[in-house]
Amino acid sequence: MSRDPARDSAHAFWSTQPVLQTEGEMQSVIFAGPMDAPKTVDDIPTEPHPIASTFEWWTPNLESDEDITAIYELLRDNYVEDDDSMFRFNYTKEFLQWALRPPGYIRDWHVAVRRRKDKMLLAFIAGIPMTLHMGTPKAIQEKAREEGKGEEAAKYDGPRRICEINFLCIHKQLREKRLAPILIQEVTRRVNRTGVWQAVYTAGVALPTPYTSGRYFHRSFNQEKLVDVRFSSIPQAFKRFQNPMAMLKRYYQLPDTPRSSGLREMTRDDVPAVQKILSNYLAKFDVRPEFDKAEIEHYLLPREHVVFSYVVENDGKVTDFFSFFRIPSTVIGNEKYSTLEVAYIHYYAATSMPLQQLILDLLITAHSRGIDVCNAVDILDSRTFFEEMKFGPGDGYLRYYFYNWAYPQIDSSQVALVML
Ligand code: MYA
Repeated sequence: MSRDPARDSAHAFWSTQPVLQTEGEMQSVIFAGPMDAPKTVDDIPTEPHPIASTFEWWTPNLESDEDITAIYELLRDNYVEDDDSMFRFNYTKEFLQWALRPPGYIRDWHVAVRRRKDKMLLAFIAGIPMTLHMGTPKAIQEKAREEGKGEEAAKYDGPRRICEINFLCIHKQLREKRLAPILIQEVTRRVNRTGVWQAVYTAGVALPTPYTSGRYFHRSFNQEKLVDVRFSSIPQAFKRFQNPMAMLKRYYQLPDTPRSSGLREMTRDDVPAVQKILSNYLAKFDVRPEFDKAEIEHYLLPREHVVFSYVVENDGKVTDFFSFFRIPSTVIGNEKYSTLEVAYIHYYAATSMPLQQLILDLLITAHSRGIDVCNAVDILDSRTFFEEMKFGPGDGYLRYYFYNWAYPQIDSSQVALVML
């Protein structure tokens, strides 16, 4: 997409929003906290944001197959593509139902725009509730304590009920008409009407201003297909072999079955143990979600073709777990293949073995389920296994943002929030 740098730097919309405007401004932030002056629900308009008379606001019912199909089709044809328009996310209906209906979800936070005359879906944005720890980073708090400012630094330490925004999408034929700011303002209004004042979101693009930027890494399984669809190419080092593809396959070969004894699919009975080992593990990260039992059940119990979770149980005790989810991508304009099967590393925690060993089992499991490539962002402790597990850096970045929350820049290895 070509962009006008002058307009980009002006940020006609984002310059009006409670977000840090520049890297410089972010560098001057020390303690975490809200940017806007406090408001109450009564300060927020009850009427929807004005919209062109040919359009109308629509709140889809994600319990209804018809409505979820409409959202699915909009995203299938118009959602995120790579820079060269070779692949486009093809989130399945089952995935969207999972991602958009967590415990306590608010129907009103799913915001769509339709064409008035024929109800054609033109745009969508989704908010879901979540609990996030987003207090001042630990390293800064430590220093603040030494300087006698510990209390001020720790002011927003507790878990916060906020909104997570995802799936912003505008039909290709309506791009660059300033509809995105209208959707964002309407979802903000609806979220504010419920007394929630902060949001977290991620994007591949650079906006004002990410508190961290993660990089995508990829672990190939199905070399032949990945090269055919030009997801990857044969590395230079392999080209000197007589049969580079055979050597590449050998290099990436995985065992057929998992290595850890006691590895099995997660069940409902595992929920308390998984909740405990996950929250113990996440405690060391600065930005981390807090999941109650219902959320652990929702986000981690296996769902066919959507989310895959395994625990390691030995002597009746669950000691480790991993999870990955599946998002197919449409291969645009390839005669041989229409879809790439992609797994994304979700949450995990290892207490009885090195993390590398647990992730090896994740890779073996994903491969055995017909996945072509496994992706991960360098958040959590993923950098500690990328090299050994033969992940390579990709060209995509995932920038993390807060709305109405001043936060200093941190390294992505201090972030433990996996976005779907
Ligand atoms: S990230 C995924 C975003 N989706 C896609 O990339 C799918 C394909 N692309 C599209 O559908 C469109 O190109 C989109 C922009 C919709 C992205 N996040 O209408 P416009 C700003 C935020 O003329 P369009 C995800 O889902 C841009 O800088 N802002 O542009 C998280 C410019 O503003 P400014 C973005 O291309 C979303 C303005 O929009 C993004 O037709 C988080 C131009 O508008 C982006 N990804 O449409 C949303 N891309 O002039 C924020 C461009 O100021 C949530 N823009 O530079 C904030 C919290 C809200 C809740 C708060 C509660 C308290």
